[in-house]
Amino acid sequence: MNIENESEILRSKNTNCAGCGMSIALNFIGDALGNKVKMAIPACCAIVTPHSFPYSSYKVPVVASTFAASSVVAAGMKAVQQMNNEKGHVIAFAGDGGTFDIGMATISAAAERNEDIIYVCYDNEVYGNTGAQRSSATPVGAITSTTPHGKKEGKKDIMGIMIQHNIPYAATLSIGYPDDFIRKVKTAGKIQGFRFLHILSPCIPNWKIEPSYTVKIARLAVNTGVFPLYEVFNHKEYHITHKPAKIQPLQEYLKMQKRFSKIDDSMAAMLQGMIKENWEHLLKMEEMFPPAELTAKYN
Ligand SMILES: Cc1ncc(C[n+]2csc(CCOP(=O)(O)OP(=O)(O)O)c2C)c(N)n1
Repeated sequence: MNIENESEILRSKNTNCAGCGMSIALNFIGDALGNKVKMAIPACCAIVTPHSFPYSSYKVPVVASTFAASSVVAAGMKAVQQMNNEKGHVIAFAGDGGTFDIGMATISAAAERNEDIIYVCYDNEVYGNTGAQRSSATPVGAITSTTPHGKKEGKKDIMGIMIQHNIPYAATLSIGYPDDFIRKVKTAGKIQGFRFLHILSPCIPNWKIEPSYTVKIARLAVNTGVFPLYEVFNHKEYHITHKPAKIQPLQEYLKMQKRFSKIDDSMAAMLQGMIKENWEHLLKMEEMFPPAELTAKYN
């Protein structure tokens, strides 16, 4: 019996945590693009944890980059590919620390040059592999090893920052909505230039959740407005791809994750306020810059 999945990027029997959101994301990216891709991965769980088959579980060529440099390493790989007349996508695949914080200068530079790469940020909202320090993607109220009483500041608006670079495509993706996820990766694959994909990636040890909760929590994040699903073409067409009939209250989302066990009323109110503001902003942007030709072309 052939148990190999032809399109997989990450082999089974790898040593990632059970229920890891990042592993699911890699599987869906393989489903969308196949495994004729090359990847640049900086210091993060994605380069540290997937051992086995001997010593790495990746089925595709991977260059391990320094923490800050995956986007420019990917751009270099793409340049070599073009010189050699080779085809295939080059993906920079980085955590939130490598994206929101330390990689920001190189990502901004690569986006401004419109480098022909797909940049994927799997956002587990913490510096996962080094012991759960806070990042600027950590939401208000979350306990990390450097915010033992809950983080006081809100999450950085990475999508807003990337959209302002006028890149051809930016989208948010949820492992709880596979069809939407795979369609967006396919869309990214059809576009040239710098494409930015932001994935919320539940993290078992650091969100302090059960492995079986990953997908449920990812779906709840969408339906509570914590992580709205949308895509933006060329800074001028906003398309919300999943509109919950009613935004659900946050309580269940918070209760399922022990990282929020110390959230107090004022932090919870701050979080709820940010979610509301963000959602209303998004609705307004879609109204002002509605889906048009580009959205129709790729949907
Ligand atoms: C310049 C530099 N500073 C610090 C480190 C140590 N370091 C390696 S990975 C990492 C955290 C990565 O966090 P993130 O990008 O969110 O990915 P995750 O581990 O959560 O997957 C840190 C601090 C490093 N490798 N290089």
